[in-house]
Amino acid sequence: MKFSTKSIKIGVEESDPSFGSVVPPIYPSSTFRFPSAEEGAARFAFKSPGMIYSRLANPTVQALEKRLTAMEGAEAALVTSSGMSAILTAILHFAKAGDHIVAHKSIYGGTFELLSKILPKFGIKTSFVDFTDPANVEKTIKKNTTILYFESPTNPLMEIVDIKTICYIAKKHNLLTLFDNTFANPPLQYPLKLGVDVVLYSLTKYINGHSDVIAGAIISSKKIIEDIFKRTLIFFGPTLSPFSAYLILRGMTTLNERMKKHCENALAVAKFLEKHPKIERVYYPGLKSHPHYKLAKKQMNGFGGVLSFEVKGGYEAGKKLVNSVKIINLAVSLGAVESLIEHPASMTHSELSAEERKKAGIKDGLIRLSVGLEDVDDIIQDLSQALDKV
Ligand code: LCS
Repeated sequence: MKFSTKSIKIGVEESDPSFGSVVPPIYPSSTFRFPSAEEGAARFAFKSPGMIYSRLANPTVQALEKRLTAMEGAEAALVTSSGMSAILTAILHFAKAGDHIVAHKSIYGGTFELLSKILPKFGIKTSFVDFTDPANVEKTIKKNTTILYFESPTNPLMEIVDIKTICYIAKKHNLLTLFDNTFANPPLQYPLKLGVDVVLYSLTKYINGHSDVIAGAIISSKKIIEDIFKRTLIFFGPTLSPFSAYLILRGMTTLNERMKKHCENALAVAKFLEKHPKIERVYYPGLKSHPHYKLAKKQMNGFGGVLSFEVKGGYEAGKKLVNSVKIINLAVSLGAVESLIEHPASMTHSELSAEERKKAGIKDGLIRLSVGLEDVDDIIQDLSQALDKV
């Protein structure tokens, strides 16, 4: 099956053998009857695939895991209650007290907080370096390093990291790679094919795509996923509700078409902003002026729907701009049908100190825009009238 067919077909038939529903049904049951004590024992021993209890498995949630696995071209997937719970579960599954992680300096603010402030309390320390120069990574690896953690494109600067080279370094040093693919996701980028061990998602973004669910995923080999499931996930309990799983399954049916349009609209907006006299700099990997344009072209099948830009005049000018939009929503998050605009310094990356933001290259006037699926002329017109007020 090709991508769009998988996004509609996978997970449907087996989730409703009784009535032949053409969409996966929602199974709200928290627990499932065993036909006999022997069958109950077989399920607990993982010798029978039947359901036990919805923290462990649920038919609607499993349909989503199957579809995600197929669309990623992977062996197995687990979904969780949020992107953050997927990230936390994966890191805590692999890391132990005394371990060292090397992470890219520019990652989602919540993940940065987790790695820089929370995990050190449990003896897991992280060094942040610039992964766009892979030599930095190699230099930072210590005897106790076990994990390389990164994103590409990065949040919010849209830097592109050479995934294949980072994975080559990881294999050379016997390290595990954890990679957050939230900004690109299939069909734009397939990190497992580039050598990544574990792919992480906030499904809240493009994969669901409609700003009505919080969810996450961990995708990897069958062996790794089974191990995370049996030893960590079911005891942490970041379970996804079957109602949310249903909405994501529905959102995914249009993922291919949505991603094409997000890329098309974002490129048009980036080109408009690049020529605007009140804009200092645009960060979009689809622009030839972007320092990683060639790498993005090689590594991705499209440049994505998020871009960032600096408005001349810094903090106040940026604030004036986001206060002046009318069609675009002043809201955090990304990857939705609606365009969303935000100010990283005061919102998504406000947990970082001014010093940490400076190190990560996030200037005070930086604006992040997730370009939605409204008519692109309306989006550009809205930005144009807002910039007139700056
Ligand atoms: N990974 C990335 C790259 C993200 O951008 C986010 C959330 C997460 C993980 C966490 O996922 P969640 O738990 O929210 O599903 N990013 C947000 C953002 O940029 N604005 O609001 C949330």
